[in-house]
Amino acid sequence: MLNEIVLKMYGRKLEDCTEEELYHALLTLVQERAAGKEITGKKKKLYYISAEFLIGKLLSNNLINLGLYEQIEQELRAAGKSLARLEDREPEPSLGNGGLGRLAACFLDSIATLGLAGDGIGLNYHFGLFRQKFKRCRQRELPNPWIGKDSWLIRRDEKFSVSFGDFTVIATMYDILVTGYDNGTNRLHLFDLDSVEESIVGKGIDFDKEQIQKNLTLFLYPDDSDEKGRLLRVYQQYFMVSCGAQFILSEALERGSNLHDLADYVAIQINDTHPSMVIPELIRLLTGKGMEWEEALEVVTACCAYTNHTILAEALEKWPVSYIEKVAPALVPIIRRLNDVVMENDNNPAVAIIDEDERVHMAHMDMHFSHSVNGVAKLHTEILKNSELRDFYQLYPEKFNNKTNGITFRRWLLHCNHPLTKLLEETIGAGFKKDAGQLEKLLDHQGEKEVLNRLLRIKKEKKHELALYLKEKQNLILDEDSIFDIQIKRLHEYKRQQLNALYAIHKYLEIKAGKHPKRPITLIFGAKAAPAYVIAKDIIHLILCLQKLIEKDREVRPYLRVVMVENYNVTMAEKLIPACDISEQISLASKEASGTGNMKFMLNGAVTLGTEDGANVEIHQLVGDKNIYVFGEDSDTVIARYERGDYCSRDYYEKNPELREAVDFIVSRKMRRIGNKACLQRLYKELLDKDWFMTFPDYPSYVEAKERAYADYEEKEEWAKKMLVNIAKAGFFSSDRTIAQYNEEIWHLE
Ligand code: 26V
Repeated sequence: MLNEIVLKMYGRKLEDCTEEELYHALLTLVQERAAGKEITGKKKKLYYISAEFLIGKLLSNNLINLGLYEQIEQELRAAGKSLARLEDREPEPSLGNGGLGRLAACFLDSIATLGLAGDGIGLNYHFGLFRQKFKRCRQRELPNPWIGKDSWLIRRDEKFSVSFGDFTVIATMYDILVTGYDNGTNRLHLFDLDSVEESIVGKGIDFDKEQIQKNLTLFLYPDDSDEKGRLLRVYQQYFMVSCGAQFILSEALERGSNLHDLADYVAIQINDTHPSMVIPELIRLLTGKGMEWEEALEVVTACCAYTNHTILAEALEKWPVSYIEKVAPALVPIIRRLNDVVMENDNNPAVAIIDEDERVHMAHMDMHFSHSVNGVAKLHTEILKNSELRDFYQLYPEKFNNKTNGITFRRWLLHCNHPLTKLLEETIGAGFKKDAGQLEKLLDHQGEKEVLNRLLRIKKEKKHELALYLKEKQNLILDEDSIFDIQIKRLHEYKRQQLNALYAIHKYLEIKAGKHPKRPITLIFGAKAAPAYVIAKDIIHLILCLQKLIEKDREVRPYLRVVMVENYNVTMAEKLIPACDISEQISLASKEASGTGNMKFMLNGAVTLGTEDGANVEIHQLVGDKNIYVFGEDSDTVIARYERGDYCSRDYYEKNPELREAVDFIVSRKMRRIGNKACLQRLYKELLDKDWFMTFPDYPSYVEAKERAYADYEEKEEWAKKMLVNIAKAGFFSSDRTIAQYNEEIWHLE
């Protein structure tokens, strides 16, 4: 097949083509095949608006979804070419920070796979999230360009005009085709400005934050630690929703809506508060077309649904009215009027849209003027209802619902773990690919030694592949016989990489004192810290210093290694997850809304070591006590302690000599010789004087649970059974299930 295409395109045979030509030919093939399968749906169409779509590389995924993967791979192999090398050439678009953006990408895959008409709406960031480099044990940030002549972007002819306070711009729309697995195609629409200038980026990721026409879509969420950056973010958000709203209305009109019946044609899912201005923008557009204010409110509320992704107060957006006045002055009277409507109904300042400091609470606007409000895991939704958003739950109990997150099995199993996919096909048939619930059939094979041994062999093979990859790409050396204990996620204090690092120190000290673990341990980390998040960067510094310390220590090295991979991204996750033995999900209970890495690990046969937080709670319920290692205080205890406000980390430090030794080591002479004294000291002080995310109370139970997991790992057959149960029970976390629920309970598409 490919041979004919390259003959036509270049007049040459496969074996005589360069890799660049082959990549280009595959891109063309995929685009052609995908474009022929557009999903039109019946009447209603979904628009998933999100500031982030962390789509990752697309070539293999598209080939799998179009059913071409095996054929193309064989054809290339027969010509002495390698699909893996072509995959390697593809730059990864990093249009997301982490879980929220990756979730949006998994959802697009599932929407198309279920054959639902649903498009994504977002921004075409030229550099996405920064590329991370390590230098002297510190994180440095560089731009990550991904748009070249062979990108997946398709430039569209439609133009959209967006009026800001001081000027008007004309937006260009780009599409990326979203292929469903064995089904149709939808689109991801990314808006951009032709006037954006990549050359204004200076050293690292610095750029002039004031030249909006040149910088608008340069980066994903520019650093919001300073005033100008925050303002730019509001510009981005308004640009996205204004283009999105215009596009949605134009499609609805084309499909036959008279706008009064818009909600029969359009469902809009607002992914966190970044797109919240779509509500007043739609009201502006509809009233501008002559609709009465009251009706516009009703129509927009019936179209919009809001998803909350965090309870962290510092992450809930509140924009000063003055910012919106500058960026989108036309929205200010609308937002004020919405606030009046709310205050007339219930004069409770806790639910106001505009507070006394003249700040607009974006989530409040969403909850008043959407018909659905959902959390992303059972526990998260309960916390929203009972504490964080209690006032809103009392006002609108009928709006609140839970949609536990999910992941696409196409990327996180079929693509990243071929041998496991093959084993599953051979033992339970191929039905699980379209119906993830069928993975449970694997439970019938728990007693079969052959199956258990194959699971162990596959894990070994994946660990070997990872070792080769990290050696080649980052010159990191792994001990393949060691336990791979992995924590990969954005760096944030609530996710508690520092707790894992304290364990590393504890183990180091034990080994130094002559107490050796039965089997060597490799603690693998991957994490980016927000450029302005000082303590997060200090934690990276600590981990890199530990890595260096142990690397040079011939006494400790045979038993313990700490490895931090550089520039952790989707592609790296695809290599790390299949190779993992123990999945670290150790956030402070109540703080991680869901987590989705936890699901990817489980699906690939890793056993979770985690707190009762987010979706871990549901994983625990599904796999049972025997197949997970749970530790730490529960969310009620944590929430009560925050309410009392009496947490004092120093008390724990003083009462536990082992913990004290580990904490003190951060500022020991050995560490200061390797690292930066000021950074290490700052982190040490932060832990002793604050420890806001309560690592110390959970430390003893964490160490205990980890040791128990390591000991159990030695019972090979029993461990393989745990792997098997985890895989078998992962079906619930398919994003196909999540999307089916969104559709049944919120969108109602046919
Ligand atoms: C944003 C910010 C912004 C600035 C200050 C600190 C901070 C902390 C967290 C966030 C995250 C915002 C929303 C988010 O990404 N939530 C993640 O959504 C995932 C998909 O639902 C979910 O699995 C993660 O648990 C949740 O953290």
